[in-house]
Amino acid sequence: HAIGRQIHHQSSSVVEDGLDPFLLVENELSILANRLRSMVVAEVPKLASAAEYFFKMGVEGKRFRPTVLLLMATALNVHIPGPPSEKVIDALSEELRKRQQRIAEITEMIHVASLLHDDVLDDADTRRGIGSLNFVMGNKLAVLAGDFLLSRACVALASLKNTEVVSLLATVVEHLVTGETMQMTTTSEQRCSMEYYLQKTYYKTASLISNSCKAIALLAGQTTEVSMLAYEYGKNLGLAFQLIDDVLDFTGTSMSLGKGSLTDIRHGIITAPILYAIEEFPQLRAVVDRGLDNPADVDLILDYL
Ligand code: GRG
Repeated sequence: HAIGRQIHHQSSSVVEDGLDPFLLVENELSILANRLRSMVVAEVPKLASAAEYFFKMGVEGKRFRPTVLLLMATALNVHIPGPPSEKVIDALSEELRKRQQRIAEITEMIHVASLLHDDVLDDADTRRGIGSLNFVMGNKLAVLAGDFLLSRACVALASLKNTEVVSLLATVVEHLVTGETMQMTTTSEQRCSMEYYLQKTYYKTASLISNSCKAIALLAGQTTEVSMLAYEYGKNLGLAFQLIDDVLDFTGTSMSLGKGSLTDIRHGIITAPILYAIEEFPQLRAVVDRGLDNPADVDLILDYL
């Protein structure tokens, strides 16, 4: 709550002035974009052009995760004035902020690597409003480019020389893989279970946000208690983010989403809006249990939604 309030306070003061909260970290986001571009240069030209695909074309996505992390850093980096000298403290704060910017970059690289692999698994043809990498350069290069970004993220992570932070973000990669596997391999009982959905969503979406928020707090030298609050904040924000993403899959257009809509239901993936619809209209359960292979069943569910 305390962290949430501080972030909200930071944001609401600019919202009242009619400004976008993203503007608070606008400069740092443009530094992040440049650093990401410089970090993905590869030796082999084909791999370089694949890895650079999103970063070099100015196709940047919403930058939701880096924005949250930089705001979290603002909320948690408490400036303690006094001895040894203001100058020393300022230099230390600047160094700390740079290390937290590295976390924002690493998080975005892990995120983009997961998007590249996800589009291969889903055979998606658009992402961020342009052709997905697998569509433009093929599945093989898309997988390799994802691996390459992940490797660059690991090297950047190791350079922070903080074993707890390395361990947190390395575990996130396992969580991403676990969440995706849970989504691919559900039994019919699990497909309609809200508990299973929330567990999968934690792994697939919230873990990256919550653990990187915790990393920001740890680097700021915050107590275990505050670091856990940062983790909880990121977890709830991540779950909320996915719930909204699930709704947008039904309500958005290709234009607003930058990718196809209705992708989940067409892949037979049962997301929160359908789970809530089943609670209200139990007869839908039988339709879902038939597997949603039949387009008429998909249309029926859409009618109820
Ligand atoms: C190689 C790290 C790695 C993982 C492989 C494929 C896979 C395992 C995991 C997929 C995880 C995944 C894509 C989860 C969905 C998360 C999500 C809501 C993505 C959309 O994020 P936005 O809307 O995208 O922030 P932009 O484009 O704005 O950055």
